Amino acid sequence: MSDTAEKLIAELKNKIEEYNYQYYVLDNPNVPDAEFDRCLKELINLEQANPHLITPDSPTQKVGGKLDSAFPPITHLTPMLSLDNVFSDEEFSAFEQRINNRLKSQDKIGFTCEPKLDRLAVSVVYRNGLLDVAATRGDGKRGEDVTQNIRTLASVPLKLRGNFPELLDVRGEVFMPKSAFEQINQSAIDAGEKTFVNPRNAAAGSLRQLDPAITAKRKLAVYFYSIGTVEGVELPEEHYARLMQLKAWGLPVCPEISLVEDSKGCLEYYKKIAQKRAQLSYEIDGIVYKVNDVELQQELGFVAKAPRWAIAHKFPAQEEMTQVQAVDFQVGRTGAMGVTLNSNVSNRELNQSSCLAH
Ligand code: D41
Repeated sequence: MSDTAEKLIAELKNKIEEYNYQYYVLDNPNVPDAEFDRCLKELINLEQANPHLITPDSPTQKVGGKLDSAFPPITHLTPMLSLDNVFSDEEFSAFEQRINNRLKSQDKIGFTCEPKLDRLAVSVVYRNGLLDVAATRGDGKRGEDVTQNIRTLASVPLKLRGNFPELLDVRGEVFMPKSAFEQINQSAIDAGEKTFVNPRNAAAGSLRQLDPAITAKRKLAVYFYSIGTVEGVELPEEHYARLMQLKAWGLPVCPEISLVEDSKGCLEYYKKIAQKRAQLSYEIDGIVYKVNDVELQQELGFVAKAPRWAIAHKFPAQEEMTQVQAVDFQVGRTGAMGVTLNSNVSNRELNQSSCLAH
């Protein structure tokens, strides 16, 4: 049994390393995110069942992606944590149960709910109200210096407003609005150039431009979602109020965030945003729930590099890469034509769809 587990683990590690390389280094993913998530989850489960097979180089043992050597490394003032995922209401209930078991108080736990923007985390440091340094998340400890590129983003203030702190390290997600993505891809088509696979890749490619003038043209935006370090002011004791404080300092925060009373409210929010997803002007891949009370967050603490007080509830995979394997045409007695399409979805499930055409 352990022999097969060893083989499976080795295979999964190889696959994940390859996917990571395609994704982070080449900016050209060759599998849908869902396939990557499935492999990582399978690896985590196998390693949990066989802890003696965990090696330091396993993809489960690191926080983020590879560093791109074109940009000098920056050590974050405090590490940028990672976020655990759940994929179903049942897994979310288990998360809530773990929280309830750990907390002494039996009161209802309020959560801040945030749409989960699609993965390009950055830290921006303001000193005496002025933008000083901006870095990608990298491996959580060290990222790449993208200060000059971040400075070109219209929504990132170079100077904070109001009663700002002496030092503020604020974390957020850079993204490309859907409209900007469509515009860029249209220009690429017109110029006979390669198009971007999705807005996430377009955002990553645009932020990592050696020439910030190119970044400036790409219409990137940012929403901030947490504070890493602050010095010189007292922060409110609730996460939601802290986000409102960021807004008051002039930093953009996602307008869809919402405060809910309990875990039932989280799932209602999830449904509401899932329905609105196509109408949003930016791409999201789930919801992030965060225990709102900062004292409770501190009581809950962290496990490995992820907080116990926050979780990402992912939407079911939308973008599956399909490969058409066969097309069957059947012409009926009445002249109606039926079409059956056999496609291979991620080399895993065989997907068959049929339709009638007249
Ligand atoms: O929108 C997001 N992608 C998002 C990412 C978010 N809304 N909140 C986040 N909160 C955190 C913690 C709880 C650790 C402050 C995050 C992330 N982390 C995150 N982004 C990339 C890795 C982790």
